[in-house]
Parts: sequence; structure tokens; C-alpha cells
Amino acid sequence: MSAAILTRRALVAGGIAGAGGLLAGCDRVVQIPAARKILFAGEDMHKGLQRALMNRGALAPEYSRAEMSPIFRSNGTSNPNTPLYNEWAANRFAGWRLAVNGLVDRPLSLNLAQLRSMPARTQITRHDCVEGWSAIGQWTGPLLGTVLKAAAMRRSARYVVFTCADLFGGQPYYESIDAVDAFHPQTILAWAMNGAALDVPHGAPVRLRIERQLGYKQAKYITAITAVANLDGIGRGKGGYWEDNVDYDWYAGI
Ligand SMILES: Nc1nc2c(c(=O)[nH]1)N[C@H]1C(S)=C(S)[C@@H](COP(=O)(O)O)O[C@H]1N2
Ligand SMILES: [Mo]
Repeated sequence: MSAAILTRRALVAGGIAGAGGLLAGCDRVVQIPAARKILFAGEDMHKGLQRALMNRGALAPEYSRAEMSPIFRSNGTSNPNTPLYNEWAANRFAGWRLAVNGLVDRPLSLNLAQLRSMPARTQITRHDCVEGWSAIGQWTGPLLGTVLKAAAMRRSARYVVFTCADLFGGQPYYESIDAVDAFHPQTILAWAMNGAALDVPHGAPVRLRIERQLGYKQAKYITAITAVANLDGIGRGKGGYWEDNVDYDWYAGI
């Protein structure tokens, strides 16, 4: 355990237990830039440690058909509604392509029929949104790992970034996960939900299911999957739209 975490705990404990004077002292420490840096480096180390200690290969619970939610709400974007997306949707996504690029030896441009012809996994899992709702649904699609292997992802790639068709302030929604989660046996590119073609509210034609993490990591409307060595050049560097704009955690493990 790092000294920085202990220091921070001590400061917090002191602040809670102590009188106003102690609280003021605590605030002063946090305002010194160097101290701030050490304290928040501790936070990152703590997250890293948590990730390292967790069994990253563990499976998320799977459910029976009887447990599926009668209503699975749509959240965030429910229709990208851009001219390009509307054109794809009008032609049942025949013109849509999924790019697999970045640190790969064999960049791919896959159409929906190609994705559907790959070996698929079907899983009934619970989606947990950070806003406080959950729903159980069934998802079908190829393992993301199968697609990344087909593209011959390089060993230097440590993360994969998802670019989506919906725009937030003119920029596509984006998310990222690390290579461990990318090759997790329940991480799939779902093209079907509850036994039917994935519909527009839930991310048509293809969305990510990464079952050990929260809802905002489940990128909908995917247009590109990019393998990268680090997240520095992606958005503002924190790895996702919500991470960059609202300070959500990059690792949203459940
Ligand atoms: N492209 C894209 N993906 C997204 C979002 C979004 O707005 N755009 N919202 C996220 C959030 S916060 C949640 S909870 C889930 C909602 O998935 P659903 O619409 O299938 O319920 O999608 C996630 N993936
Ligand atoms: Mo969410």
C-alpha cells in the first residue's frame, strides 16, 4: 500500500475527527500543487492496485430467459439521427462498415453480414447504469477477441477505442477498454438483442457488451475499433466521453 494513500487517509481522518483548524490545515495541504499531485497519484495507484488484485477473468453472472426484463430502457443516445446514420438505417445497415484499425497488422472493414457470419456467443446479463437503473437482456454477437485476432492486433496495443456514430457537441461518442477486458470471454460485439436484430435505441447495428463494467462503457452505434498503445491522443486523454467531460471513472468495474 502506498504512503500516499495512507497520508490521504490520515488527512481525511484528521479532517473528520478534528476541529476547524485541522480541516483548514488539510485544505492547505491539498492546495499545494506538489501535494495534490502526490495525493492524486495515490488515487491512480489505488485503482491500478484494485485492478491488479481483481480476478479480471471472472465471469459476470448470467441469467435465465425467465429473468429477462420485460422492458429494457434506452439511455443516452436513442437515435444518432445524422444524415449518414439515417442512410444506413434506411437500408438496414447494408452500407454500414465497421473499421478495425490502429495497431493491427491486418486492418479490417467489416460489413454486418460478415460480422453475423462469425461464431457468436449469446449471453443473458444485467446492465447496470451509473444513473441507478438495471435491466437484464440477452445479447448475441462475436467475441471482440475474435475480431481483434482476425485483425492481428499487435502486442504493443494495450487499449481498444470505440468510435460511435452518435455525436455529442459535434464529436462522436467514444469509449475505451484495455486488452484484458477486450479478450474477456463475455466481451462481445452484439448485433442481436433479446433474439432480434439490435434496434436503433439500443445501438444498431452493433454495440459493445462488456459485462463486468457499467453502462456507459457499453458503446452503441460502433463505427470503428482502434487499437492503441495509450489513451493520450483520445479526446482529452481519459479514455471516454463521460470520463473526459464528467469525470466518470475509466475503469467502471462491477
Ligand atoms: N454511442 C453511445 N453509446 C452509449 C451511450 C450513448 O449515449 N452513446 N450511452 C451509454 C449509457 S450511459 C448507457 S446506460 C448505455 C445504455 O444502453 P441502452 O440504451 O441499450 O439501455 O449505453 C451506453 N453507451
Ligand atoms: Mo448509463
